[in-house]
Amino acid sequence: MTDQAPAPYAGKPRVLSGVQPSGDLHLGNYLGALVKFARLQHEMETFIFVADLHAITAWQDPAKLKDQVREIAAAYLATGLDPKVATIFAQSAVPAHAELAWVFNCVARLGWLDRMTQFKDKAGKHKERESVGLYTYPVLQAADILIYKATHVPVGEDQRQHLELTRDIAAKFNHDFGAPNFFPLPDALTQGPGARIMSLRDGSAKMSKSDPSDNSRINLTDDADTIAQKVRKARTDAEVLPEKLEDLKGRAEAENLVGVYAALSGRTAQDVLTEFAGQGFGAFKPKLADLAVSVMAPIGGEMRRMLADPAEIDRILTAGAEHAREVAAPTLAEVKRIVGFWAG
Ligand code: AQP
Repeated sequence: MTDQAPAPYAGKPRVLSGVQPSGDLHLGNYLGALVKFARLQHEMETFIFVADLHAITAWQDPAKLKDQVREIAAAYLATGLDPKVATIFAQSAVPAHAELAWVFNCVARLGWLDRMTQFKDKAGKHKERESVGLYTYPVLQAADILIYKATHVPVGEDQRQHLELTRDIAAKFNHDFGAPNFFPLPDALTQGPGARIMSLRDGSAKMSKSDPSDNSRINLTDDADTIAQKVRKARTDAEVLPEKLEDLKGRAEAENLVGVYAALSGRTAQDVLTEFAGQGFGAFKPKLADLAVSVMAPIGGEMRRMLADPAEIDRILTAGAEHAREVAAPTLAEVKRIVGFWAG
């Protein structure tokens, strides 16, 4: 890491985030990320992209990738992002992300990337078989953020380490090239009860698109019956809910379901316990199922409605990319000048 103290940054606040089109979006993506996008768009200038460059770090069927991008865009719109307010686009439509990522590949240190736990989790025991792209994914993520000089990045807790890396890359670039304050050191916005939603089948594993068990997650496109059934089948224990939050410790599945209830209802987990203390899951699960259906089922319905007219989604993505390219261009030109490139 660098020895430079974070410099004050005078640029305007901006939000940037994205989701990979690598499978069905789920409750964790919704609560950890999407719900925050819709809220923040009214507080700061907001850029939300579909991370198709990131998605191909693992194999994606080329015949399906464009539709997967449209599905994520539909999810953004169905959860309240307004294309008149926020800039919504596909990452591959803005080449400046990849160009800046190359420069950052030369700024980031191998030792920094070696510490990234998400790569270790995703690669498992066979890291030599993974793509180089999966390894350098957090460097591209730094470029995604910094090409817009974004200051705020709403993400789930699992992305916190990548955001730390983004800050390290920004600080080292500013320091090494004698360009203090050029890039901001962005903040990860991970607060809130939905920051880490766990699998419905295993309270120790993150809810994830790539989990082979569909019952481990509630997908944004699940219908009401499927949502209710998944909640009913969620793994729990035989004890009743306690009065105090600290008494949930060691009961990962119970803690997760209480957290989901809290996040979906906009209440604190303690508040939920105060209401349900002394009740078992036989009573709690139907209430949670009703709540999950009331929040999630309309989103799935809206996504289906929008996907029936992909031309409108394409129009939004095309306009968004045009604006994103305009905003990214001066930063990239300045980076080229700072680095000393011929094209700068
Ligand atoms: N379980 C989760 N709880 C809270 N937030 C979550 N996020 C993901 N899982 C949870 C947040 O969703 C955003 C988009 O994630 P992504 O698609 O870019 O990548 P990911 O983190 O790799 O998501 P998945 O669903 O776990 O996909 P796979 O299985 O492909 O790895 C991010 O802000 C993330 O924090």
